[in-house]
Amino acid sequence: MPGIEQGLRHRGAVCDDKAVERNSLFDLTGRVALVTGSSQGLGLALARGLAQAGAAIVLNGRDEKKLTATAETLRAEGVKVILSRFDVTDGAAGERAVEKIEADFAPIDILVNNAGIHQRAPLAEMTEAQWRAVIDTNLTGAFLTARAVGPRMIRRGAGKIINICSVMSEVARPTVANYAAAKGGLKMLTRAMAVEWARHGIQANAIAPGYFLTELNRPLVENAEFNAWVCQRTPAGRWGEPAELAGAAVFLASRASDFVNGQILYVDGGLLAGV
Ligand code: GCO
Repeated sequence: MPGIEQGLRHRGAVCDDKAVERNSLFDLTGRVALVTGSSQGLGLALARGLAQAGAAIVLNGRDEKKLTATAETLRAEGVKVILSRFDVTDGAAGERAVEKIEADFAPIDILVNNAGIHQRAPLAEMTEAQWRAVIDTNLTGAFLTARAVGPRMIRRGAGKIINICSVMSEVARPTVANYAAAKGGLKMLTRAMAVEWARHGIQANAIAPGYFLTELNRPLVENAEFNAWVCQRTPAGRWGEPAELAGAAVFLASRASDFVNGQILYVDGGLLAGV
């Protein structure tokens, strides 16, 4: 009966072939995603979002206890997840980890270079150790992990690389020179990956968050003056929720972005749209 059928179809109660086909554009069933720095914060939100789209997750971090607890939480949510503990600044450890993942679990289809730290200090007082630590993890770590995974994706003729940049890839503020330099460099590394690897069926892009409610930002959220500044400076008038990054990650990890290369997708509540 057309009327009822049409009504049901309109409300999505009856899923026709076209609807199934439309949804498969973002379906990650059967894909494996390695998300670095994913035991908490944005990395965990990204892992959860990719899992909800069907991906199996390789959780990564340096802290075995945190990783194990997070894996249990995700498994309880029905996520297929394994752990891979390595420090992204240790190239040899990353190579060994990727080799083990692909030998024991499955090929890595999606790499999310999320691992990042902050060590804020006024530039004139920033120590060499503070500079090197942030550059090493936020920029060099992404290079080393992509160098471990990339050649395998090249051999397979397919892969998705998502680097987690920042609004600090475009603008700076006092005390974050190391972080801004690293995230600015990660923006250009993303483009470098795209221009070298797109011909091999690999799409390398980036997501650049604005101000999100994470552990990394807790000191800022709890600072009434800074909190007020973020809400005033962000057109959306608020901090982002980590789960609000998942859509961009699913898009860049799925078939929907097969002709998207070298792009930086700002998920910032409009922060960079105006002054
Ligand atoms: C800061 C913040 C920023 C945000 C985020 C923006 O100190 O200004 O930590 O770096 O966390 O990275 O994308």
